[in-house]
Order: sequence, then structure tokens, then C-alpha cells
Amino acid sequence: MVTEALTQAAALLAGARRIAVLTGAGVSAESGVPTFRGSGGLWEGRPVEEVASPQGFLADPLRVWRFYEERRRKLVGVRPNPGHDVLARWQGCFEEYHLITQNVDGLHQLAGADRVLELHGNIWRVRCLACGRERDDRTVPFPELPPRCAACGGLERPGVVWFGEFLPQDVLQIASQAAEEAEVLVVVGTSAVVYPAAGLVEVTARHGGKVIEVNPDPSALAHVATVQLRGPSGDVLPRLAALMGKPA
Ligand code: BJW
Ligand code: ZN
Repeated sequence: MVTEALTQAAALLAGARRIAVLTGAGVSAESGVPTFRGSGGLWEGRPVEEVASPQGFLADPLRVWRFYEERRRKLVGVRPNPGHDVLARWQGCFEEYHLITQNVDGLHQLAGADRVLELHGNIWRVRCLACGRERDDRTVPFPELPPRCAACGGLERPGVVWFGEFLPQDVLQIASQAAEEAEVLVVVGTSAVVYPAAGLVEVTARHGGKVIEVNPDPSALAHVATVQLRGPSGDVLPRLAALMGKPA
């Protein structure tokens, strides 16, 4: 079914040269990856905010590593869904295209997207707390938890961004500029409650860009959206791409 909102969103995209996309956990939900908030979004009965923090890690590294190892284990063999596929194909469709994600699962890249701006790091990255050495490591399970740095023997941590930590400044800088310059920002599958990522939506709107929200439920920033597409992204994005009239 082609709705009026879908037609309006397709027209906005078809007429735009500079597009940015901001994704959250919802874009991976149809691949079977749980989201953070809502009924399944708790870790051991606590909000993830209480656990995903440097303080939580230092208090009990093993416990936090078990959380991440379980998530890494569940990601093995997980495939991108049609929503990821569309967002990867769009990189060839616009004069300027930036794919910004809060996700750490690497599924955009697996769908073929390159130059993905990862605001919150990547779950397959590991960083030594002592010497700062970073490496990609897909070992599941680790022979020993918590993993130790081969260079200095220091404690390693997941290469993700926790509450109270700065986002990678180079990535945030490019993402902020892309949001500022975007004629259209497509916001997919995020509750838009975590800053500074959610602030990118406000940046685009403040600079006169249009915002298209793709989400089964309204996010905290739904009121900023010019068009709201209510539905799962694996269904909505392919329909939007088909209507756009660009070779996606
Ligand atoms: C579907 C779907 C389908 C379902 N299709 N959709 C300004 C105001 C207030 C507070 C702050 C502020 N600025 C900074 C803060 C503090 C804090 C913050 O934002 N707190 C708020 C929560 C109150 N931010 C920070 O601490 C950040 N750092 C920072 O600001 O540094 C500067 C600083 C440093 C020191 C002192 C002071 C300032 C860091 C934030 C790091 C967030 N990290 C996490 C964990 C990453 C690692 C991991 O994966 O474990 O990132 S938390 C978690 O939330 C994760 C996500 O990327 C992030 C966002 O979640 P997301 O993706 O939106 O998921 P959900 O579950 O919330 O939503 C899913 C959505 O999908 C829902 O809407 C569904 O409806 C939808 N959905 N099925 C489409 N099929
Ligand atoms: Zn080290």
C-alpha cells in the first residue's frame, strides 16, 4: 500500500542532493538483534544506562564482559535485513550521502555500506585500558575473560562508547557537519533519547533540513519530523526506495 506519507517522503528524497541517515537499534531489530529500551531492553533487570558506563566496568569487568560476550555470540551469523540493504545502496544515489549509526553491530558494513560513521564504536573492537592499543577481534568466546592486551598485559575493554564518555570526536565532527548540511535527514529505528546522537536531528531541523522518521512508534523527536513513516524499517525503507525513482 502506498500511503500519502510515503509518497511525500519519496518526493523529498528524490529532489535532494545532500542526504544524511541516522540509525539506531531498531534498524537491526528485524535481523534479530534486540533493541536497548522497551520490554527486552534491560540487562539483569537494570536500565542499560546503569551498566554501560566506565564506572560499571571498573567495578566488575568480568560481569560487563559477560554482557558483551553474550551479545557478540548472538551476532555471529546475523545477516543484514532489507532496511540495511537499502541504506547501503543509497550511497550510490545522491551527490552527498552520510550514513551515521549509533549501532555497534557492524550490520551496515555487512550490507555493503562503506564510510559508516559509527558514533558509539563497534562491538568487535577491543581497547587496552593501560596502553590504549586498539584491535579488531571477532573471537567468540574469548579463551579467557576479561581479555588481556598481548602488548602490555593490561585489561582490555569493549571498543564501544559508554555513558559519560566522549564520542570519537573526528566521527562526531563529520556527522555534525553532515547533519547541518543535509537537505533531508532520515532517522531510522532510534528512540532519540541518547545525546549527542539525538541532537543531530535537531541540528538538521534548525538548519532548515527536512527530517523523515522511520519507526513503528514515535521517537522522542518525532515532533521535529516533516514526515513520519510508521512501520518496521525492513518493510518501509524498500517501499520508500521503490517510490523514489532513483536506481536503489
Ligand atoms: C524499530 C523497529 C523496526 C523497533 N524498525 N524501528 C543532553 C541531555 C541529557 C543528557 C545528555 C545530554 N548530552 C549528553 C548526555 C548524557 C548521556 C545521555 O544522552 N543521557 C540520556 C540517556 C539522558 N550521553 C552520554 O553520556 C554520551 N556521551 C557524552 O555525552 O559525552 C560528553 C560528556 C562526557 C562527560 C561528561 C559530560 C558530557 C555517550 C552516550 C553513549 C551511549 N552508549 C550506548 C551503549 C553503546 C555500547 C553498547 O552497545 O552496549 O549506545 S547506550 C545505547 O543507547 C546505545 C545506543 O546506541 C543508544 C541509543 O539507543 P537506540 O539505538 O535509540 O535504541 P533504543 O532501544 O533506545 O530504541 C530502539 C528504537 O527502535 C525504538 O524507537 C523502537 O520503536 C524502534 N524499533 N523495532 C524500526 N523493526
Ligand atoms: Zn596494552
